[in-house]
Amino acid sequence: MNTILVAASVDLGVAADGARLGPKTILNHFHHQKSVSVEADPSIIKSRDKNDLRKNEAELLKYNTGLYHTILNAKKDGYFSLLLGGDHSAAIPSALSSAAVYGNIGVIWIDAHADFNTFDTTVTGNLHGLPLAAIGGFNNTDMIPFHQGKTVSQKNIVIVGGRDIDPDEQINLDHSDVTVFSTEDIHREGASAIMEKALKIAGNGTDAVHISYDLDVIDPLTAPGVSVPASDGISEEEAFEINRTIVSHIGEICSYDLVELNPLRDIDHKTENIAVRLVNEILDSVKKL
Ligand SMILES: [Mn+2]
Repeated sequence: MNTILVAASVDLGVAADGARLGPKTILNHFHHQKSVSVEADPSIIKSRDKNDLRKNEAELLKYNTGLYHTILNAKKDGYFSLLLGGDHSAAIPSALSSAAVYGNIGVIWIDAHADFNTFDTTVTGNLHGLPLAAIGGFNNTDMIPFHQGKTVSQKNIVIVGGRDIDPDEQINLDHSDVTVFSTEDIHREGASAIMEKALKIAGNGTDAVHISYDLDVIDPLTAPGVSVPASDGISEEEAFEINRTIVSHIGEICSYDLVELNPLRDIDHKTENIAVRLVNEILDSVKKL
C-alpha cells in the first residue's frame, strides 16, 4: 500500500511557536515520498491572552476543515495517510476522516497528556489540549462541524503514556469510557505488553485503529523538541518498542499521526532524528501491505 505524508504545518492550538515547522523538518528526509502540505494562513496573529480560553478557535476550525477534506480525498484515492504535525489538534481531522472512510475505528493516543479537556475545563485555552475529547464525542462539538459521521466510541479509545493530566481533565476521563495506561504502567509491564492491551481494546468490535503518536510521551532529556515537555517520560527504547508493536499489527492500522515536533526547541536534532526513524518504520511496513 502507498503512504501519503500529510504535513500539517500548524501551531494554532498551542501558545508556544514552532510546531508548525515540524512537518517540513521531517519531510526534508523524505523527498521521494508522496506528500501534501496544508499550511496555516501566515497572516494569522495568534491569541496570547491568558484569559482567552478559546484561543484561535475560528482560525483553527477553518484550518482543520481544509485538512479534513485533504486527508479524506487522499484516503478515497487509496492512500494510507501518515500525518506529520504540527500541534496535536490536527489529529481531529486525521482521526475523524478515518472514521468517515473506515466506519467504526478505535484510537490509540500515545501522549504524556490526555488531551481530554473541554472548553469548560481547559486551564490554558490552548486547543491542542482538547482533541481527544472532540474525537470521542465528549463535548467539544464546536470543533468538529466539518465531520458528518459518527465520532469514535470512547470504549475504543486508549491513552498510552499519560502522566500530566489536569485535575478537571481527570474528572472528564472518569466520566468517560476511555482507558488510560500511564508511563508507570509502561515501565512496569513493558511497552509491547501495554500496546498489545491497547490494540485489543481499540480493536474490539472496530474495523480499524488510528494511531496518534505525540513525541512528548518520550522523556524530554531524550526528545526535547516539543512544545509542552513533561518530565519522567518513556525511554527511547520504549518509544521504539511501541512503534514495533504497531508495525507488527500494521494490517489493523488505518492511519497514523506523528505530532508536536518543535524544531525551535530541539537540541542537536535529537527529536527530529527520532521522528524520522519512527516515520521510516511505518513507511516500510505499510509498503509491504
Ligand atoms: Mn498531545
